[in-house]
Amino acid sequence: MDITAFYDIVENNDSFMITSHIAPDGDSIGSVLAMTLALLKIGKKAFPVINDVIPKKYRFLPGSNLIAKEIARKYDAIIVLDSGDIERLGFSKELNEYSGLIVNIDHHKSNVSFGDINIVDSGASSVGEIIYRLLEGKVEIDYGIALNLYTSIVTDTGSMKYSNTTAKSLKILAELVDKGVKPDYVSRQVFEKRSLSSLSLLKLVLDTLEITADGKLASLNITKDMMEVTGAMDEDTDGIINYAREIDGVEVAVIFKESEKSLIKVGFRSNEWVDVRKIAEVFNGGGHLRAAGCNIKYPLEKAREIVLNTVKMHMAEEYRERCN
Ligand SMILES: [Mn+2]
Repeated sequence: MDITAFYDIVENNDSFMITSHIAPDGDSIGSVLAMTLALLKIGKKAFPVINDVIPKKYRFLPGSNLIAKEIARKYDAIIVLDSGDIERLGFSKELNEYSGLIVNIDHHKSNVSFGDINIVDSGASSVGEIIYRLLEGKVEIDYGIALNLYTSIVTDTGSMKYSNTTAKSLKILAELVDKGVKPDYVSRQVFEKRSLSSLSLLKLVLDTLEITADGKLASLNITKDMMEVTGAMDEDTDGIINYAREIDGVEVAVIFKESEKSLIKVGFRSNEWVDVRKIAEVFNGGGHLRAAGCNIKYPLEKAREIVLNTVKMHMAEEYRERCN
């Protein structure tokens, strides 16, 4: 990994754009802001840019008011976080038009190493964890940086519940709590503030639950109609897939969400033995062993049929391998 090269780039350059994927989550926003605040702290010019709406629940994060939607100028370097490829950033122009130097920092196994330097660690719970390690001993991690890093790690590990929760990530969280982060405060901001419309949406989505493959595969639908009727926001769909994943006996949960361009967004989660990243990759998606996603250009029913059949095939294959 190009860690020394990263420090050299920071030292020898002045202006940085820090960016991450569309449909931003706690890890992408938290890591973008932690990197931004750290660069500002050492006297650099740092510009966070995310080409999407920042969910309300993340606006408590220090620095979130600095995030711009569009690229406005040229930069000495562009730091891309938590994104397996450049397309995930959702910009219409090539990044090379804005900077000759792209830094790629990520923890997705499917990362295609698109950067001029690449720091990719699929063993890290989150990009927040990687950034903590990069900053440690180099920049004083103040409360603002700590709060962003803590939020990155705690969201990507599902409150330290997912299989990517390691001793390392827990130790870093403890360090961040030492810097003043209050776990109950973050938990309330991020996980425990539900709007009435999001609850109405949940009600409709749970009604679509289908369980197949001898109780091992559970699926849910979110249609455009449901979003309209309830007035729910995109961010209100976060985490709904876990209701399917948590059913006793279920190994794989799949959620199908109708999006604008007659395109279905598919989310996958697994519990113990199915590698859902492999399934997502069949449809040009990506992600992690236990959490992945893809987009599929079919109407909902057709998309369900194709995807669920593929999931069943993978489950049967992995089940056979497991028994051997
Ligand atoms: Mn992440």
